[in-house]
Amino acid sequence: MQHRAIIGLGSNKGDREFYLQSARFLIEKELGSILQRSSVIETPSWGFDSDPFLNQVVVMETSLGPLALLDGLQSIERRLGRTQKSYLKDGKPVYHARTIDLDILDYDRMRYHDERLTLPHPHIAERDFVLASLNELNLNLTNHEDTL
Ligand code: PH2
Ligand code: MG
Ligand code: MG
Repeated sequence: MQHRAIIGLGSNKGDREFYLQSARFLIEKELGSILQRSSVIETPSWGFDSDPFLNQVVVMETSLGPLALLDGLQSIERRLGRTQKSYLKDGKPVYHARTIDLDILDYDRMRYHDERLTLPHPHIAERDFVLASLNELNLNLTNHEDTL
């Protein structure tokens, strides 16, 4: 069975365009096919003081379940040089500059929560860099009246 997932890509360290391109290549090679992709946009670092990001959103089709998809995306992050991961300090997230970040924004409109994964991604509504790319693809994850 095929599932539809929306993935957010971000990079703010090193050759950002190369990391986005490599991530898309490895996603298609290992995890499923990319059906739609937004433009790549440059966005100021949100929530921490760091270099600007390149961000993009892709819609993909996959036969993997959400946790297997997460494993696959994290494996790609590691191979593309992602070292540190975000963590909570006094209840607030602490972020680091990263070569690549691959987030599952939505998976079949599923609601899910455990210590590794929350669906839909909890910060979509407050992040302009995600909303702009979703808008470009006519996707709206903040209500249920869209075309997905
Ligand atoms: N990702 C974050 C935190 N801040 N800011 C921008 N502009 N783009 C991101 O992808 C981003 C961020 C946590 O993953
Ligand atoms: Mg992220
Ligand atoms: Mg992430």
